[in-house]
Amino acid sequence: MDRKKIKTDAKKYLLKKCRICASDRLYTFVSLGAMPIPNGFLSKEELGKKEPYYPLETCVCESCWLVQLSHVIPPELMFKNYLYIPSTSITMLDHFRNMAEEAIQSYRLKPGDRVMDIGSNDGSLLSFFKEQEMKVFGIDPASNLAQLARLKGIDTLDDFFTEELAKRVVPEKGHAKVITATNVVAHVNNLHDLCEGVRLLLDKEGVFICEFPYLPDLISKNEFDTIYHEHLSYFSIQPLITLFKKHNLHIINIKKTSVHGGSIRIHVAPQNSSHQPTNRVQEFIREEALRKINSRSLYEDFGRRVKVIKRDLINYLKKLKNQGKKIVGYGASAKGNVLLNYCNIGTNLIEYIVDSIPYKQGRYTPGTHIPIHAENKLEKDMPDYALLMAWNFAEEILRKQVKYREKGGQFIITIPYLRVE
Ligand code: JHZ
Repeated sequence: MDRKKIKTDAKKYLLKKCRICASDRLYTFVSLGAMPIPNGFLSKEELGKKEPYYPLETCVCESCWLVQLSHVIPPELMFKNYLYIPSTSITMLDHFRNMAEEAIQSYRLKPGDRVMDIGSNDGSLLSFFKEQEMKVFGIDPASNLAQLARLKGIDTLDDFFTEELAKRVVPEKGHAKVITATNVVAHVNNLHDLCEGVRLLLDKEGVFICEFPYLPDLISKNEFDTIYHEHLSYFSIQPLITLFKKHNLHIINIKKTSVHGGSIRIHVAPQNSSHQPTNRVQEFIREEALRKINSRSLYEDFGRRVKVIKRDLINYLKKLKNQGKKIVGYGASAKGNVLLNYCNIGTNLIEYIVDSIPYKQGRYTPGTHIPIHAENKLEKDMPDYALLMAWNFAEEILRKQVKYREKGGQFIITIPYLRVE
């Protein structure tokens, strides 16, 4: 290990019991090795400094079948100054608009109704509710993002969501008809505290709408690069039913969405509300049993496939380099950094990465130290290949880079299988 890498003490962060059912029957099925936190982009000055490496390993609880990371990294290391801004993508903005419209129609929200968003980021989702004159309130620990939200007129509290915070918020902001949470529940270590806080904040007829990547899609589409330190849990419906039941909450509806490689949007209500589960819940439970999410073999097969994908990608990139081809990366995403560090791909194979987020341009990827430039460098420089590290936006990016492709540039896409487009 080179002198700058600091291998942290894995035992210090080891998960000893399942975060939903407290069982210690945790079966480890994939290890991606030790690597820096995935959004830890470095300035030029930071390149010479020491870089902490944390273990990245995934286990499944053989009692409630929650898939989760085997180590829990302190959240303040990852979320106090956060670089994921979904509103930089047209795909995600459209997605949030749809989510707000669906909630307003489903629950007949009217002007003045209170809507809150946990993990509200830069306020993009809440702004669609605000347009319809709802009273909105955001909660997000990232001070940099809370500031952006406030500039949009979105009332935001920059703190981690907890039951204790909910107790402070209710007297001032009242109860919410709808609480949303997109790509945040999977990042929370204490899910029981989260559920208690949601129950306190919710109106007695209120609904909690949360969305996150769906484990069966991750497994079936080999999306191993979405396994990283931010994502503590990888949800299927079965363990969520166990979780919510412990807090007198229940899932009343579920919708599949395509974002982030396949996600689900679940609607959760107090058990003593008038909301009753639709048959979608039972359909998902039956489907998950058919896909064997509660069998060790599913996870063992996945672990084997991950190793094959790594081997094939490295061999392919080395073959192109030996042919004198120029290869860059496209989309400096967290998942892209997992792929690079797991496959040990650095500037020996990828010369630079282009990305649309100004903050990331001029910085370097964590661990692999590949320079990041603005997107317009791609067509100017015309490398032979671009490894798509934001495959969740493949359609939007390939559409944006039609000229690069017309001039002969090609995208290498690794998920769900290695291909060139
Ligand atoms: P991005 C995200 O992870 C965020 P990430 C989060 N960790 C999560 O839970 C999962 O998804 C589900 C760039 N880009 O944010 C912008 C272009 O360059 O989708 C981003 O840096 N051009 C909360 O970080 C990156 O790609 C474009 O046209 O793995 C995308 O990263 C577009 C659309 C994006 O994934």
